[in-house]
Amino acid sequence: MIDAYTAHTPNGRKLAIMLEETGLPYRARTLDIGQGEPHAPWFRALNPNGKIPVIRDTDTGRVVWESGAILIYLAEKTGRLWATDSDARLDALQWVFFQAGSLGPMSGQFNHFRLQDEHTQALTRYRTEVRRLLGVLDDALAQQTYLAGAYSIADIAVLPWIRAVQTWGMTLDNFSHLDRWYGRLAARPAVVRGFQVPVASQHATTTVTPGENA
Ligand SMILES: N[C@@H](CCC(=O)N[C@@H](CS)C(=O)NCC(=O)O)C(=O)O
Repeated sequence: MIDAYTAHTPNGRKLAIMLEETGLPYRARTLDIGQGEPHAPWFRALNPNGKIPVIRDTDTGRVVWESGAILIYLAEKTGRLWATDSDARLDALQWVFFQAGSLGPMSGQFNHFRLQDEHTQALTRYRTEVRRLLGVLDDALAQQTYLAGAYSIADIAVLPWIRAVQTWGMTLDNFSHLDRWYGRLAARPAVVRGFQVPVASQHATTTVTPGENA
């Protein structure tokens, strides 16, 4: 059983999609970010960085934080969604780090400054950078169906961020390959369920309370 500490955010959805794709049994616990719950002492004992997502694997007792590390842990545990040969693994890892180091942070800053009218210079900078990153993805997807050979953790890492930037007002109009990739993946049943976690999930059977798992 995987205890999944999550929220309705891009990084939380990444974990939910991975759990739904692998079919691992899990319990989803949604933290209230608005109320600062990730910074509560019980949660910082799990993740010293005070951010979701975090998992605890009750089979092993292992706690994992940082969504990219979680994707890799779950891929290794299940033998799913990550190639076995080292070249193909590296291809997937490049995109996982691209998301964690570039697409995620730049998009997050774009959203932050989008909500604050007075910071137009910062908004312009982050909007330009996000669009550049969308172009990098679009170019890659002009050559291939998925980011790293077969459907993998690379696609799962990036997908919720492409959803997010669209809800934050960006369009994929000039990124037709990325747009097609997004449409195809967003229609996958596991992705549809993952976007709704903890509601409407097949595998997330219960919601745990902080005291249970702290
Ligand atoms: N690099 C981290 C980023 C995690 C992250 O930024 N989580 C956000 C939600 S998407 C969060 O927990 N924010 C709460 C806060 O900062 O108080 C990862 O990939 O797991």
